Amino acid sequence: MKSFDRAAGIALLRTTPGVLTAWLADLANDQAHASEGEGTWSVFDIVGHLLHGERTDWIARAEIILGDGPDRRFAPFDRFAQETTSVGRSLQDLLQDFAAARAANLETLAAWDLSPTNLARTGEHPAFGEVTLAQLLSTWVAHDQNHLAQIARVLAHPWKDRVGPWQAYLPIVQDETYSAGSKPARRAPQCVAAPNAANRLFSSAMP
Ligand code: NI
Repeated sequence: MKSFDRAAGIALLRTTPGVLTAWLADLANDQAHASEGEGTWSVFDIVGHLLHGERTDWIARAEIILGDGPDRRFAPFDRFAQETTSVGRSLQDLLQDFAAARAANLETLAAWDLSPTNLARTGEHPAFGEVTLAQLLSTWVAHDQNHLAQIARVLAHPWKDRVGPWQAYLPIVQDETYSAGSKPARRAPQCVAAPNAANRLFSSAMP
């Protein structure tokens, strides 16, 4: 199994706040709060979810793995925390907080010894059981990309019925195929455990 690619991983993690800010900071309020339908997330929800992950998930879990405590078990991650933590905030607030939290987390990460021995250390995920630090950090990287793709899909959604015959050439606005045989599970919020493999591209990234 491949381990964590530190240089490539950190490079991607570092770009996400800038990508999000350039992309979303000037989004109109109604666009920021538009979803793909009931029970699905808006851009505002997704950014709130990413912020909550920075504050409570990745580094906290890595610290459990690297620490000497006898309890290796992670606290469950609340995938819907942003429904309360984002109340009263603007998308711009969340983007700023995310950038600051990510920068601080990368500083923490940079100070760690990510030797092969440490990357192979394990913690216990409440649903998956034993996971390695390498897997956790790799998931942090891929989780960003998952939600960046989700944001693109949410932003494309209102254009679905406006593109006429081109719809057939735009997998991002189609219900059945997003890419290469993967069903996007449009009606399911992201990061909810998917009941079947077909939904995994977007819906099963349980952190
Ligand atoms: Ni997620």
